[in-house]
Formats: sequence, C-alpha cells, structure tokens
Amino acid sequence: MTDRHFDAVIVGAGFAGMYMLHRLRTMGFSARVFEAGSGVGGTWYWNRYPGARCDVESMEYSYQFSDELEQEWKWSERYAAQPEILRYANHVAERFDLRRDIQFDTRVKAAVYDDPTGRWLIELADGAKVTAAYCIMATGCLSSTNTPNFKGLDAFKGPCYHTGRWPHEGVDFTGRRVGIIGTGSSAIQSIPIIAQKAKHLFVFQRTPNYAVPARNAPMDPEFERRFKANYAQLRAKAKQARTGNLYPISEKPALEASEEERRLEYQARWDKGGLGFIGSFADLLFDKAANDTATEFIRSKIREIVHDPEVAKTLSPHSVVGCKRLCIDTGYYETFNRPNVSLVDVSTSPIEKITENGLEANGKEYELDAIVFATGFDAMTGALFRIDIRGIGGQALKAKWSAGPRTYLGLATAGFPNLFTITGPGSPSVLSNMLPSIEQHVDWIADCMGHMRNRGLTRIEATVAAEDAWVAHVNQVAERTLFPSCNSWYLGANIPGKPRVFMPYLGFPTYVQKCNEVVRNGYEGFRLSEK
Ligand code: NA7
Repeated sequence: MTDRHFDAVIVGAGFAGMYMLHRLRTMGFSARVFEAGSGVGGTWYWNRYPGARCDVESMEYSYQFSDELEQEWKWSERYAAQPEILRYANHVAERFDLRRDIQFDTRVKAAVYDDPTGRWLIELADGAKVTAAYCIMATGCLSSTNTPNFKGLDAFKGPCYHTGRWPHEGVDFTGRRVGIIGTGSSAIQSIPIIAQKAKHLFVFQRTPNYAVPARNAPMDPEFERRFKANYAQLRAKAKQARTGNLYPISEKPALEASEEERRLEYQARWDKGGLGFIGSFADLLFDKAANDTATEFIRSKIREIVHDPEVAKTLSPHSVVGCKRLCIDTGYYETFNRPNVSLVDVSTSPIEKITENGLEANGKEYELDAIVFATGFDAMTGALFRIDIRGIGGQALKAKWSAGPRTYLGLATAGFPNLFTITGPGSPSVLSNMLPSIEQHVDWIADCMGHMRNRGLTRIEATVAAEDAWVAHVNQVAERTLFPSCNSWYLGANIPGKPRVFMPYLGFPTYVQKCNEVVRNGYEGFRLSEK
C-alpha cells in the first residue's frame, strides 16, 4: 500500500467507528477506518459465544441519527442476540456504503504525533504507514480480552476458547466435558446453553455475581409500533436518565419504604426483567444499607431457584449489587439444578494450573475435553495500550496513564493534540447505553472538526488544568457512590498490576450538558490554534 494522507484516521469499525466515518464523510472530510477484524460490528463481531445477547433492550440499542434507519429496521426480540446485532451492523454498513473506506484485517500498530508537521503518523501491522490530521480511537471499551496467566496454560491438549474471541463456525460441545472459568456476564449467558449440550459442565467460580432474569421474548408488534411512532420523544426522555436508558429509576429511597413495599417493588422489577432492577429505589448505588435490601431479595431468589442449599449458598454474592455490572440471565441459576453441572468454588484457593488433561483446583484434577475462558477484558484502556500511541515529544500514552487514565471529558488527553477517544475513560460509556453515548461523542468530535475547519484552525489540545479538574470531578462523583467498593473492571481491579482507578463517569445528562457548555464557551479547556 502506498503512503496516503487523510483528514482523519479512525481505528475500529464497531458502532463508534462506523458512525464516525459516516459523519465525517457527510461533512466532506476524507477518512479511513482500520479494523483488525474481517467485518464491521466490533464487540458484536468478536463476542459470538453461545447465548451472547445485549442487556439493553433492542428498541433502545440502536442508532438514532437516521429516522429512516430507525423506522425500517425490525428487531425480532426484546433483547437482541449477537447474530441479529451483527446483521444490523452489516445493514448499516451497506445502507451508508461504509465499507469502501474501511480496511479490514488491519491492526494499527502505532500512532505517533509528529510535531513539526502537526500530523499523526499511523503505522499498520504490515508496516504500511499513512498520515492524518486527526486520529480517532474507536477501539471500544471491552475489546482487549483478558486470559489470566495460569500456570501450564499451553499444556492442555484439548481446545481452549475465550468468550470474547469465539470461533465464527461455532463450537459443538455435545458429549464433551467442559470447564468454564469465570462467572461474569459472558459466563452467565453461555453456561445455560453449553450445559444443554455438554456431557458435564464444571463452572469454576471465583466470585459469585448477581443476575436478574432478562425475560426475553419475541418483539411485541404493538410495542414496536408505538415505540416507532414516538421514537424521537422516547430517545429524548432516555437522555434525561443517568444511564441514558428508559427503564424507570424510582425517586424514593429504599429505607423510606416499608419492608413490604420494598418486597413488592423488587418483585415487580424481577418479574419485568432486565437492568431496571437497579432502578427499584433511588439510593441503591449510593447507600450500603439500601443496597443490602436489594441483595437480600436476590439471595432469597437464588435460594428459591437452586435446589441444593450448599450450591445456592456458593452462588450467592454478598457484595454490593450494581457495583459490578448487573448480569441479565436466562435460566442461569436453574442450570445448577441439572445433574450434568457442577459448581467449583475457587474463591479460597485459586485455580492451581492447567494440565494436559484439564485443570487443577482445590487439590483435585478436573478432567476436561474443552476449556472456556469467560475471564473478561482489560477494559477501557486495554485496547488503547495495545497501540503504541505517542504524543508531543514522543511521550507514550501508556506512560502518561501509568497511574490511571487522564482525560478531559473522556474525549482527549493533554500532550496528544488532535487525538480523540470515542467513549474513552472519564466519559459515561459503559455506565450508559453505549449507542447514544457513542453518537453523542461522534457528533461532538465531528462538530469540533467542522468548527476548526471553518476558522482555519488545525490543532486542538486539552489543557492540563482542564484535564486535572475533570479527572478530579470523575473521582468525586464515583466516591459518592458504592462503585469503588468492589473489584470490578470499572476500576481495573480484574487485571493484575492495573492501577485501581474508577474509569467511567456516572451521569449521562450532566455529562452531555458539560460537553455542550465547553463548546458554547469556545471549547473551554482546549487550546485551539492555527498550527
Ligand atoms: P467479567 O465480568 O470481567 O467476568 C470475568 C469473570 O472471570 C469473573 O467472574 C472473574 O472473577 C473471572 N476470572 C477472571 N480471572 C480469573 C482467574 N484468574 N481465576 C478465576 N476466575 C477469574 O467479563 P465478562 O466477559 O463476563 O463481561 C464483561 C462485560 O461484558 C459485562 O460486564 C457486560 O457489560 C458485557 P472475579 O469476579 O474477578 O473474581
């Protein structure tokens, strides 16, 4: 490939990269997307494990930039499964003719800012180089998989799979002894399905997780019709909520309700299914005593569902609910009543090693034909650090963020002019509905580039002062919540050696207001210049 120059290079062809490309092209900018996968869809391209499904309702988990797209696409279920979301991503790529500016099977190796020319030099894995005025990271929050460094990792003679890199042709577990490591959302979705096929499924659980039923169902045509008739109003209403979702968040504190009132509310939300459970009361994420009332309710459900009291006890978390992302399940706890499923508690003594024939834990060898790693991701910063990103004076992003990510609005970082991160650390991202968050970021970046072009400006950089103030604010907001109290990937606590810093920002509407204010005040907190 010959060296070429673009107005913008976009890294990643998930929902963020696709819309960024569309916006920039519509504005007459030249843009090139580089994508490591062979197709569009990002998260939904890679996460093909059995049962992979979005935990946000499908009518809300979609783009809103095109009325026609919104009206013509038909979701078949309340929560869309991975294949359907991937079909949607492909439909968007076709409808807006995106593929001609996306280069697939191309990993970006390095992105280096060249001060004298004010250009980003992007190096691809095959050694080819291109330059760009702007470098936009659309690398996703959960795209760099985490496989713990177990002793003997290469010793196992059977196949190993990671939920986040599932084979495209699928895996048939019929008649096989399968071990799954992890009980996060990916495991909770896949365990019930793998158990239906496997001869025996061993679930290696280090920390139990809270799961609430999804109550997935085929799309109700009347619900869809009403939703589509009021799409604009409903989208606007969702944007007023802390998470950018439509599920109602009660204004009443849990401890102001009577025990019976609480029970009825939790039961109603449990019956309705989905993430809305966490909105049962206003203070569940802020007051431990309030949260305890919700966790006791879920534990009582686990005791009701799971027949063996010892297994029910091992499956019952005692941490804060919602502190790690709440899991949405279909038949998860019920699966532990099957005779071919065993729960192995590895909370007190870790998995010792992977062996030729399986896995050793609690001083015992489990013989397995296949191992599934449902061990999550190096979230939010992992995908950025896999690229050698260097700013002014050759400073590495990884070095600058060695004590935790430092951004202004999760969009930019001082010392790295003309570099934008879509749903970067310090923005609502994973604490919000990702699609509206992505669109808000893309629109902000595109408008900013338009503003710069109209005024003959070529360089934008966040100031250190604005960045410091924003990082402090993100922390203050997190400290008012119960989020810092558990070892979640929001805090980087799932990756050994990663600094413990709360990365996302809680509060979609406040965040949007702040971004808009920054623009109204002439890009306050940024330094804009002609060179
Ligand atoms: P998660 O939620 O990070 O879950 C990973 C799971 O793997 C979790 O249960 C971990 O236990 C477990 N794990 C990780 N390392 C180990 C080791 N060394 N030994 C045993 N168990 C381990 O990832 P998911 O893919 O399920 O979900 C990610 C997000 O995708 C989810 O939040 C949704 O937003 C969608 P731990 O809790 O760390 O003790």
